[in-house]
Amino acid sequence: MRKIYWRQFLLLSLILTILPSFFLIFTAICHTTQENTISHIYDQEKVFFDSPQTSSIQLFTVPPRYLVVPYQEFVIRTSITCRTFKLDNPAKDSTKFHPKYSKYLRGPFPYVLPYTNITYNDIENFYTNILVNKKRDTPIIQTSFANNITFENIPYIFQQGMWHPLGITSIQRTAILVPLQNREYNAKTFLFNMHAFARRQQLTYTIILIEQASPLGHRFNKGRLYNTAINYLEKQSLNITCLVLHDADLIPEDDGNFYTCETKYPKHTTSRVRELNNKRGYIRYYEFLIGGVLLLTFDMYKTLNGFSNLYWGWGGEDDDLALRLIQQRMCIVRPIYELAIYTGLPHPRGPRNNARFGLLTWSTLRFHTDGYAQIESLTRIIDIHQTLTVTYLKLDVNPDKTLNKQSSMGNISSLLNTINVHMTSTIKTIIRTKTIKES
Ligand code: BGN
Repeated sequence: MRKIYWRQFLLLSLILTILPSFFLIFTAICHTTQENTISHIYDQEKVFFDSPQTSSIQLFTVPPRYLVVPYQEFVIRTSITCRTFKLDNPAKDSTKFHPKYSKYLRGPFPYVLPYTNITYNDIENFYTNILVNKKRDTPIIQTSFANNITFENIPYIFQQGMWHPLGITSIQRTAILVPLQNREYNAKTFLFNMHAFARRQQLTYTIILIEQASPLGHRFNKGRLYNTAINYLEKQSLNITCLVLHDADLIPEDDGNFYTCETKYPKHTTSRVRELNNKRGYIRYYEFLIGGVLLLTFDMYKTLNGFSNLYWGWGGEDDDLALRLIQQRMCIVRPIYELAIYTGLPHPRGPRNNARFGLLTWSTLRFHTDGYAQIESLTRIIDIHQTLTVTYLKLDVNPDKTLNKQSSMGNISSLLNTINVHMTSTIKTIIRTKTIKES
């Protein structure tokens, strides 16, 4: 009995010593690789795009000209704003009307928070009936879904799928694209306000809500929704020249935040957001963030190969797009700080995507194989519903039912990532403790 007991004890202690050492060695290798990569990037700017032959990342058979780096490390040291830029400043031209010359600009935009019972029909009725028939001497409108609305009746006409300011040819034809999943009230509030906002700038525009409707209960995949809707738009004859990628919960607060695309660079307009009913005031996000509201042309979108199709759940897909921008040597511009302000409507946040850190680290390797060019085989439009105030696209984001396979891959990758992060911090603690002891 005693002999057996000792044998078991020996075996157990052997396992307990070997396993942690194995993990420590493994993590040390990973950590060194990360550090080497980072130092390569910051010591030698050129290395960022032309991967050096001597780099340790070659060991992992990474093709040349790629950036493989932990996202967090990269993002805090990298600026995505164009260093020297001026926003386009076109002269007054009646054949290419720019919103900066609109006589309806009033500065702060008096957006409305409707009652929760507002319907899509109410919005349609407001813009095609109530607002149009408003008497000049009644500046304030009362409705069943909101009171004290001060929107002006700006002469507009709906033609061939778009709203046009009467007698004016806009410089651009703008599509405002809004991905959705279970955010009905946000979507209606957005829609109700956005028509008024676009009209004060005298844009030629259309608004498209893109809903992830199937399979039910699946995690949100914003990248697939944008890629599909943009692919759909490209095949229409609307001649859209500016895409506005817009979160449903964000309402612009100033008319001077023009929804026009810049000729050279994508434009990010959500510099500051204040959450409704939150006394904290405006929040400024990290400089590298391009999520929220982004304006860009078809050409720019294609140069980036659109969004990655692999982000399921909250977070990261916008950062992935930012890495694509850098990979394509593009930068972004922003309106001045005072104008790039938004109200954030409350909404429940969907489940976080735990695989996002791993996906971001290897983002640049997937550039050609994961994005806009691949979207047609991945999703299906199951319904298109068009009214005067909105085009409603309903999408199945996983018609081939490949999702289960992918999400379990995502889980494995997320698990590996968590182990790596955990082990790296353990190593750091050990090193720190050792240094303190030595000194
Ligand atoms: C960031 C998210 C973005 C999101 C912004 C604003 C990530 C990736 C790892 C850092 N990014 O943290 O996707 O748009 O917050 O909410 O989670």
